[in-house]
Amino acid sequence: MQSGRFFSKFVFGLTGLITALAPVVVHAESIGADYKVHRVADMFQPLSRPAEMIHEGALLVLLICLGIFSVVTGLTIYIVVRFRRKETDNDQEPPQIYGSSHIEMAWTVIPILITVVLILVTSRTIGEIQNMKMPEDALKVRVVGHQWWWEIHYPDLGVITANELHIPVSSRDPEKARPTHLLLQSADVIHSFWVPQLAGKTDLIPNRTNELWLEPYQTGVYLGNCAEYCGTQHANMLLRVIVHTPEEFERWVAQQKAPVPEPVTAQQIEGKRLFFAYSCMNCHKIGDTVAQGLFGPDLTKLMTRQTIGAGVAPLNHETLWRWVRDPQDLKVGCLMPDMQLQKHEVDDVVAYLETLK
Ligand code: HEC
Ligand SMILES: [Cu+2]
Repeated sequence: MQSGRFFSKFVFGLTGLITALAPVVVHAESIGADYKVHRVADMFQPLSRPAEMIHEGALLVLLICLGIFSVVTGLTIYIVVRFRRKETDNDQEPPQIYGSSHIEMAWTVIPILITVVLILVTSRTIGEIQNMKMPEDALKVRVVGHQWWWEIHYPDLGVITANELHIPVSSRDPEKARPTHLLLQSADVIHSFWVPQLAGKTDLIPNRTNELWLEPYQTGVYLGNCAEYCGTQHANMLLRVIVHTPEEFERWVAQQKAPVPEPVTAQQIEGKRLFFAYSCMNCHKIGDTVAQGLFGPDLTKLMTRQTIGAGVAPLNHETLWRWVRDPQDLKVGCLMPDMQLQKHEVDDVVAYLETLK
């Protein structure tokens, strides 16, 4: 473990340095808590149980490879130095050795043994993670990948959101463990759920449900992304996992379940009318209103999110305005069309959307 630590520090020293120099804290206003953003998604700093298990397996593999690397490089350097050309050489070829069965056996059998060890190490880790029994009370979340955003359902809590997964923190102490059990599905093509510090990559495959679990040990905002090329805006299919203390998580759930406030100002009311007059409601869902579209993200509690467009920009008045004016401006090629609203209509719709919290 010690030498493994040294090795990872050595290779990722730069990443580590950046992380150390840039401790960032976001103020998540809607939830009233300060969270550290784990900005550099450093796989050498796992902060969740399955990620830690993978990390241990990976260090062993790296150490074995480091051993092979040292032997091969060491021998090469030795040979280059020891048998370099000398003054006394008579320019004749050295004796050629063909078909030494001892040497051939050695370089066949040793790599096979090493490969078998690597296979066993990897499959043990994969098996341990995949066969982990989820307790009955694990938080269940269904994540559906879309081009190019994430739909997130909490079936037992009756909450739907998008792009930002909120979960409670867990603990190394099995008594206080609070795992999150993810069911991963896709609405279109293959996507891949990857938050390096929390767990290994798992694909979201159409017509299939894959499973994954998270058990983070620290609160904070963890950054991840889709890790399987899925079309033009794949690079802007970002993912945030917001890990709360149990109390903050309860508050977040309560806020998500609270009824949507009715618009009050004339502008908000006009914005609501426009939202339902244009076809926004065919693609978006807002609470119990007639807007029940599922093609785009649920907007019921839009303003409780930190980002817009699956992380393409931070969510604020300006980015929301630009998005409603023409989403193709912020996220070219995304599957929400330019709705061709007049500027004053955009003002109204945005005023309405800003009541959604
Ligand atoms: C054809 C379906 C469709 C229509 C119509 C549509 N949208 Fe969208 N909308 C989407 C999709 C798909 C996304 C997700 C885009 C992405 O992130 O790649 C989206 C994203 C959004 C978002 C950002 C949500 C988030 O959390 O990132 C807002 C806000 C939004 N739409 C508002 C509207 C408004 C207002 C209208 C009507 C003027 C509208 N949409 C009409 C499909 C649609
Ligand atoms: Cu994707």
